[in-house]
Amino acid sequence: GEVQSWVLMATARAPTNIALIKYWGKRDEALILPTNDSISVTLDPDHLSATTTVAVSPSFKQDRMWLNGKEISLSGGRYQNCLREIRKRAGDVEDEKKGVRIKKEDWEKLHLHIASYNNFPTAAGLASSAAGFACLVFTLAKLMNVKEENGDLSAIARQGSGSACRSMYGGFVKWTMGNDADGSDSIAVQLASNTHWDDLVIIVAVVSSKQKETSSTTGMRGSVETSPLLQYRAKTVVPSRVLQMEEAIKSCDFASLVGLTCADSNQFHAVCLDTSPPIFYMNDTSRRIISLVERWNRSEVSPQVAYTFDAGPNAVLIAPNRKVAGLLLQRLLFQFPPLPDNELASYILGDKSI
Ligand code: 2P0
Repeated sequence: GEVQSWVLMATARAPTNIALIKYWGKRDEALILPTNDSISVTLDPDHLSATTTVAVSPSFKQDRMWLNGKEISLSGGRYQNCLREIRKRAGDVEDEKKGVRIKKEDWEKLHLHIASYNNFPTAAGLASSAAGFACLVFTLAKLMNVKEENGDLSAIARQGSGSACRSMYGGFVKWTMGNDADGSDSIAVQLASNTHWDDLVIIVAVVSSKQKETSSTTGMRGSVETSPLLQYRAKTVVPSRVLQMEEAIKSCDFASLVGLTCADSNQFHAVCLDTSPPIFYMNDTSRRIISLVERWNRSEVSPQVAYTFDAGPNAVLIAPNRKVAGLLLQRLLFQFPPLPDNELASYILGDKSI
C-alpha cells in the first residue's frame, strides 16, 4: 500500500494562575468538581508558563508524552479523560501544502506525541499542573480543530487539574462550581481581560524549593472528609466573598482586594489546620512575611500589599503598582538579607498582563 509519512503539529503556551479566592475541596473526585467557586488572576506567560507541542502522524503507534524532556506515562485517569474528551470534539483538518486531510472520525485511530516544557524550575515548588493541563488542552484543541463552546474547553482542562480550568483565560477569571452532575457547567469564565487593572505587580517570593509533603489532591480529600470549617467556608463564607471580589475587580478597589485576598488565604490555611491529621503548608518564613505585610499595611492610611499562599510555603505578593513593588522588595531584602543559607529569593513577575 501507499506509505503515509506526514506529521502535523501545533504549539501553544499557557501561564499559571494565582487564586485570590481559593479552591479547596472536591464534591466529585473523578470529574474534579469543586465544593465552592474560586477567583484567580492569570500571570504573564513570560514568567511561569508551560509550552506544549502536539504532533499527529499515521506512523505513531501510541499516544506518548514528554515533560521537560523526560517521557511520562499517559495511563493516569486525568490524561485519559482529557484526551478522550478532546477526541470526541475533534473536527475535520486539512493541510493543503502537505496534502493531508483528516476527517473527524479519523482522530479516534490516530496517535499523538506531546512534548511540554515549563519555563520555570519544576523543583521551585511552584504550581505547574494548572499551566500544564491548560496548555495541553488548548494545544490539542488547536491541532484537532476543536471549537470552543460555552467554556467546554475549560471543563476539559478541569478534568486534568481543577485549577487548570482558570488558566484557559487571561486576566481575572472565575471558576463557577456548577450544579450539573456531569460537570458541564463547572467552567471558567473571564471576569476582566488582561488589560484591565494592568498596573498590578505580582511578586513570588520563593521561601523553599522543596517538594511539598502533602499533594493538593490528598490534602483536599482529607479536608473534605474531616474539616467542619471547610463545610462552613464553602457554604457560608465563599459565596459572599466571591461577590465582593468580583466588585473589587470591576472597580479596581485595591484595599478591598487586599482584605479579601489575605482573609481567604488565611482561611484556606485554617482549613488545613482544621484537617485531621492537620496539614501545614506555611512555615516560619511564610508567617514572618505575613507579619511584615500586616504591620506595613496597618502603619499606612490604606493597605499597600496583599499576600496569598497556596499548597506550599512560597508567598505570592500583590502590589498596586511598580513603585510600591519596589518598596516591598526593599522591605523583604531588609528582613531576609541574601545570605548563603537563606533560600528566600524574589521573582518580580512584572505586570500581570499577558
Ligand atoms: C487554588 N490550589 O485555588 C488552590 C489553592 C492550592 C491552594 O488549586 O486535585 O492542583 O488537580 O484539582 O488544582 C491546587 O490544586 O488540585 C489548587 P487538583 P490542584 O489554586
